[in-house]
Order: sequence, then C-alpha cells, then structure tokens
Amino acid sequence: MENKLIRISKFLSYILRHKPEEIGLSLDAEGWAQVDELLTKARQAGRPIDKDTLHRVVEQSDKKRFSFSKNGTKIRANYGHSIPVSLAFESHEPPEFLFHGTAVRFLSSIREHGLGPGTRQYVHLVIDERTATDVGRRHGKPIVLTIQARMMHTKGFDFFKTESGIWLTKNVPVEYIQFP
Ligand code: HQG
Repeated sequence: MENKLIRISKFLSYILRHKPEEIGLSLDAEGWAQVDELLTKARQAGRPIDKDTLHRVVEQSDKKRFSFSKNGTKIRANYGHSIPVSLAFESHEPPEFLFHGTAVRFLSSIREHGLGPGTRQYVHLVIDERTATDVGRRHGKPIVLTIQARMMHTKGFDFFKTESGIWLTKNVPVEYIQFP
C-alpha cells in the first residue's frame, strides 16, 4: 500500500476503533459510522479524504481492517476496538491451535495472568505463526505463543472469527498457553 493510504488507514483505525469523538463522530452500537459524516468531519479536522481514496484504503487493506455496509452508506472497523461495540460476531469452533504474537518483555506478566485484551475488547489470535511474529514485533522482540483454542472452546470459551480471518476471544488463561 502506498504511504498516503497507510497514513489514512492508521487515522481510520484510530477513529473507528478508539476515538471517534476526537473528530466529533459517533458510532452506532455496532460500530458503524455514516460515510458522509466521517468524510465531512475528517475534513473539518484537517484530515481530508475523498470517497475514491476511502474505497482504495478499504479494498487494499492487507488485513481487511474495515467494511462498508451492504448499501455502502456506512463504514466500520472489523476488529481491534477499545470502545465497546457489538459486532454481532457468531461464535465459531476454532482450529485446534491458534497463535498469539507478543513481545518477550510481556512474558513474565503473561505467565502470571494469562492473556488479556489490554485496552482492546478481545485478545487477537491468528492461524499462522508468521503473522503472529509480525504482530509481536510491533511491541519488541517477538515471541509466538501457541493457544489450545479447540480445548478452550470445548471448555466453554467463546471464539469469534472476523472477516479478516483474525480470531477473537475475551481472555486466555495460562493453562491453555504453550510457551516456546
Ligand atoms: C500483551 C493489529 C502483559 C499482548 C494486530 C500484546 C492484531 C499482555 C499487548 C491487533 C498480557 C497488547 C491486536 C498480560 C496480553 N500481561 N502483556 N497479561 N496479555 N498482553 O496492540 O494482539 O495492524 O492491543 O500480548 O495485527 O498486539 O492494528 O494487541 O502484545 O490483529 O490492524 O499486550 O492489532 O492489527 O497489544 O494486536 P495490542 P495485539 P492492525
């Protein structure tokens, strides 16, 4: 993705996952913003985005970070929220193992408390170790934890699959984490 689109994607992530009020935007209970309102308020905030560019950002997002509503009038982030939104995810049976990339410096705390959502609504898990390594690298020296997802599911933990292929769960107790 070209730099301009990456900058806009980061701005949209911030607004649609964490701080819509920063530009005076409000999201509905399911995290949707009106596209026209978003574009107007972004312009007023000194971050103009035209409609074509918005569509390119949504289409080219490597992790499918955003979706439009069916009729195209609304937009929302597909995952990563810190604000409580109900994305109407359906509970799915996960694969036997999922992976979580983190940084070595968090390990002692994770061994003590398990994985928590931190400032977000969910713990984010992926199906491949390589993506997990990239996610972990954002925080420092990366390390990949293997999560016994199917076992957790059997024990009654809910798992949700996003359109992006990222899996979400509320928390992962330490007994389901395999440390390398
Ligand atoms: C760690 C990106 C100490 C956790 C990615 C992580 C993802 C603990 C950090 C999505 C802990 C939170 C989310 C505990 C968890 N003690 N540290 N008990 N439990 N942690 O950024 O998973 O590019 O909120 O391991 O690809 O890194 O933005 O979560 O290192 O899908 O679209 O606390 O964001 O997608 O960090 O990333 P984050 P994440 P985008």
